[in-house]
Amino acid sequence: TMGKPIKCKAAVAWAANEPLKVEEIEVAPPQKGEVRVKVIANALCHTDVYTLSGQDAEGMFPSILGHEAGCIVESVGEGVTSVKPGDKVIPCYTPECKQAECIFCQSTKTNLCPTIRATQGKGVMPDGTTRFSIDGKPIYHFMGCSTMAEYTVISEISAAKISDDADLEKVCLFGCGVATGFGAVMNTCDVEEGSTVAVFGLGAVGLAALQAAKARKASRIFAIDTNPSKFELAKQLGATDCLNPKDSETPIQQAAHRGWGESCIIGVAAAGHEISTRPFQLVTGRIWKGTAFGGWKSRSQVPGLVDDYISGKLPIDHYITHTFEGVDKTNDAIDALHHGGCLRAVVTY
Ligand code: AHE
Ligand code: ZN
Repeated sequence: TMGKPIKCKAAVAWAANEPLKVEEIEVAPPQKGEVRVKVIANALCHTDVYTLSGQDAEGMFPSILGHEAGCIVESVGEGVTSVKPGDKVIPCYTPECKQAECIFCQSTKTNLCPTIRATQGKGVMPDGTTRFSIDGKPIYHFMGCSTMAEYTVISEISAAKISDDADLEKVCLFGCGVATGFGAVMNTCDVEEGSTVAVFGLGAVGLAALQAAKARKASRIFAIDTNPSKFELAKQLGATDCLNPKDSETPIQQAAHRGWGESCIIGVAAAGHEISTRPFQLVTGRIWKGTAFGGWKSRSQVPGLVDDYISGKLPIDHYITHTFEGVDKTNDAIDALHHGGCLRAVVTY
């Protein structure tokens, strides 16, 4: 049976550099291979703010931002088998199609399933259209998630089904930053016991990397930030040395270790920037990497992160420094995110 459109509230990004505006939107029923979900909690990520600033080439307007959320499936489109109404899911901007023809999903070397990447970057569903509208005018999607809305539509391959016991107001963090920081250490760099790890930037992503380095029994963990108020939590999470680059006359970001050291770029890839190093660094065995969503194969592995949180193996509550109620508080949550004391601001709907 064909579902009906849902009218609900969303924080709409009408144009770059304008505050979000809470509007009543219409959310069309999920089409073939799609899932409509009720967003229960959405955590702000700096990538939302970065995109709102207009700097991201893939930032479309008007759009509904948001990509770090905990949701409940409301209805499913034709052919959807992996989730059903009532299931708890985390929308994942890195999907996992799991098809035999997908050499990326078949490979253990990457989580970068490209199946819907092109349309996702254009702010539309795989069929080229959007599920959001206001008075018939289409509103674009964002990162295949658009979770700053009470209801959203995502691809089935973007929906990681998680435990019924999961607290969505907490595990929403596994939708981006915290999962990315953990995964950079546990997957992309696969940090070994006894390693020395240096983390530059002690926001939620950096602190999660630090927490994972401690879990991997790194022997020395450097926590680096220009804001020294970050050091206390860093130490609690396992940092052995805290450094403020402003206290040093010389650059402190010297290269990774000769022969085996690895450097990993984490975070949103800023437009118009280039990174460079002397070839000598690579010739002498240093390795330069980057990570997207921490290397996690989303539908296969995010449920395990949630289970580890539930069992107490992977605490994440300490990242939630601010909470808000109602989608209309999204701009307040963005303001909170700009304060140095904020790690994650979670908005419950
Ligand atoms: N749209 C940008 C790239 C944005 C980017 O680097 N995104 C990160 C995630 S940011 C999460 O907060 C990422 O993992 N990208 C992988 C991907 O497939 O986009 C651009 O350069 O156009
Ligand atoms: Zn993010």
